[in-house]
Amino acid sequence: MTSGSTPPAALKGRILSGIQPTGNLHLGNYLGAIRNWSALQKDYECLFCIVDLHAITVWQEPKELIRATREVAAGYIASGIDPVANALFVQSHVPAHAQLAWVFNCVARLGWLNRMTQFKDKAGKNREAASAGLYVYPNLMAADILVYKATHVPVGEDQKQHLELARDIAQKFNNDYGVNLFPLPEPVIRGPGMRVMSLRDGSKKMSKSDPSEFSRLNMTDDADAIAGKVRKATTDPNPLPDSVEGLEGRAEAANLLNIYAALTDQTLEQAVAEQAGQQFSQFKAKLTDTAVTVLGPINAEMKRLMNDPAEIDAVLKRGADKANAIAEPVLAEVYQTVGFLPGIR
Ligand code: AQP
Repeated sequence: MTSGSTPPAALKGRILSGIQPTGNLHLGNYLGAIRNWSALQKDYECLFCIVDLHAITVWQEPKELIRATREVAAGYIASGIDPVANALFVQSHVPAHAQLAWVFNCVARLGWLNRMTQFKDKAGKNREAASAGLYVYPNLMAADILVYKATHVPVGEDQKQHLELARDIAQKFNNDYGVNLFPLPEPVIRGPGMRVMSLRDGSKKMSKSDPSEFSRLNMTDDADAIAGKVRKATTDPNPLPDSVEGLEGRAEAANLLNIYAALTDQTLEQAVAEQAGQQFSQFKAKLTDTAVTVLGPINAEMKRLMNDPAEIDAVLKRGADKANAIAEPVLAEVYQTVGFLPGIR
């Protein structure tokens, strides 16, 4: 990890990614994000963030926010993210995120933000009651990336539009001020675009904020909890099909097979061929064993870390120091470009 504005030449670039501490980390966060990030750390200079500023765009209980922040850190470390080689830190510990976001609030256009589908989804029908923070969330996400001049961002389908906006903001800033300060960050396509759906409803994404505990497998669930949730997972009365086409209209079966394929490092086609003709009762037993094998060591390490908050906090302090060392000079460059009178410190 360098403190300069460019990553070491031997690497492919600099990556920034983050998770909101909005509840319990779940299998979707693991298979859709964290597992892929740990694979990227050998090729990229990586900054992994716990985005607490984003989390409070919707209400968070303060005590629970502290717990969830440490849990996300524990989840990163337990999943194999190296906290020494990378910067692993909390967003609010690096003030430059919020400072650059303000500048970007003045660069992004209202018309751009009005097109963001995630705001429409999250604000729902009662848009007037949504926080202003939720509306400008994409500007903060642009600042998260650009304050490190990150060149690459691992994004899921749902974040592609926000990354486009970050590129638009970078380009407009560069054009408006006649500089070449920000690179245009590129998406990193991670694996087969894994999207894990709720165990209760195959049309809804597995989510930390789903009120039903039975909708998700938490990364901290032990073998009994995993077995109970898989047993209760919604299914249909038919045996498993012998082709992927046979999953048409069977969202819950498709979701469980997708999860099984990801956990066993198979393609969906391979998993379907392996489980063809099985009853759900047999398949669920197999899926439980597989999930316990993969998640068992991770949740044991997460529990150990959660019992030692001082160890987690020390990792986060080191990470924030590294992140601040990169972000502060970039912010200073932005302030100078914009024409802010240099501060007297
Ligand atoms: N179900 C999922 N399948 C695949 N990937 C997922 N991710 C989240 N859910 C799934 C990926 O995990 C990362 C963390 O996302 P986030 O915490 O910033 O927000 P999110 O996507 O809104 O996650 P949740 O769990 O659904 O949280 P809440 O309930 O607070 O909204 C991202 O890379 C995301 O793609």
